[in-house]
Amino acid sequence: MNLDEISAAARAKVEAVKTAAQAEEFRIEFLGSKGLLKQASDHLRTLEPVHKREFGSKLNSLKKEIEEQYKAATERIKHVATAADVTIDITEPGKISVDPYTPGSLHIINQTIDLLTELFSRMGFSVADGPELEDEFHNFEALNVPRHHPARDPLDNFYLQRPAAAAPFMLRSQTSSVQIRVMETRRPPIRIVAPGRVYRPDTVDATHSWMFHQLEGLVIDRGITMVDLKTCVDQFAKGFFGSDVQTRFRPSFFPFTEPSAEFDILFHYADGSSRWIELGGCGMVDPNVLAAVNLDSDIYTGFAFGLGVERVAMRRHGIEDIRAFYENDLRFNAQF
Ligand code: FA5
Repeated sequence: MNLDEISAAARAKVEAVKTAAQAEEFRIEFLGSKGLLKQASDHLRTLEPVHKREFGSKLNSLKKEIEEQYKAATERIKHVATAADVTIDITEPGKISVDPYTPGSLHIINQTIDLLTELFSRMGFSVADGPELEDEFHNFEALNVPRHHPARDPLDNFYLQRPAAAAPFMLRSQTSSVQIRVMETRRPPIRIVAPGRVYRPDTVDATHSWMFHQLEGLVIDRGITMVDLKTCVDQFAKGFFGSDVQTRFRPSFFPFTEPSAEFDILFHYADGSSRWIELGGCGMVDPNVLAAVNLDSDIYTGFAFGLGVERVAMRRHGIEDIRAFYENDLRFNAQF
């Protein structure tokens, strides 16, 4: 067995080692349990004592030499791998259009709701809420919308599939249901706003969505009149859109208010034109509604209003299409 040949072979082969698999091959060939050095040490045992010493010491230094070559080769591979990694410059700015580490913010709908409730809380209102999954009593019956009223048409509402005998449930179509929930549990004076989601199978277009948000207002006390309603809506409009905004009331009809009105603001467009824009409905709470919650309409009167949160946000920020609120396009969301 020629140790010089083993040494020369190792030197030649270690140069060619470029990958971890090749390093392992090298280790097995020279240092493995059946490798060349093992065979050499088996050979050592068969030698005459006179040759043993010289062969043994040569074998020891060859073993050290090859172990060092192997160690150096594995180190070299490690460095090659690290060098490849370093081609990713971790200090370089990200390539996607919005920096993923920019802190998020509240959605513009939630920001608008916060602004509205803050404004109304300065006018003495507290915030109430109710379930989105409602029964017909709270969404219709107690609001003076009788059983065969067209507003209850299954085609105009999202009813849940229920067993035939079970009471119908629906996704609420208006936050007016919260009026009833509040009056059931509290006695006047009542002064609340209730923001929340509502659902209607309306055809989707630039100003209509099948899910949107309303903010309901309800005031019940002794001696509340239409003047209080008009003042309240006017103050809200000025607080939200600026003190020079013009408001107007138009007679309307809602089963749960009498008289009823819709309120508009005069909106000025960039091209100099202006147009009245409807913000919501309102009116004096109908005596039938007070009766449904056992309030004596000879003692108490009140007003209620409901406005579309998307619609007021669109007016305030010049958003032209309601669908932009729900598309979750960061280029839109990040503007607010
Ligand atoms: C109502 O929902 C009444 N509950 C409002 C009310 C409350 C009247 C209290 C009297 C007393 P209306 O269906 O008009 O009314 O809806 C109110 C507002 O919601 C509308 O003025 C509009 O701003 C918004 N809105 C209605 N439908 C949609 C829709 N599909 N998408 C987005 N906004 C809508």
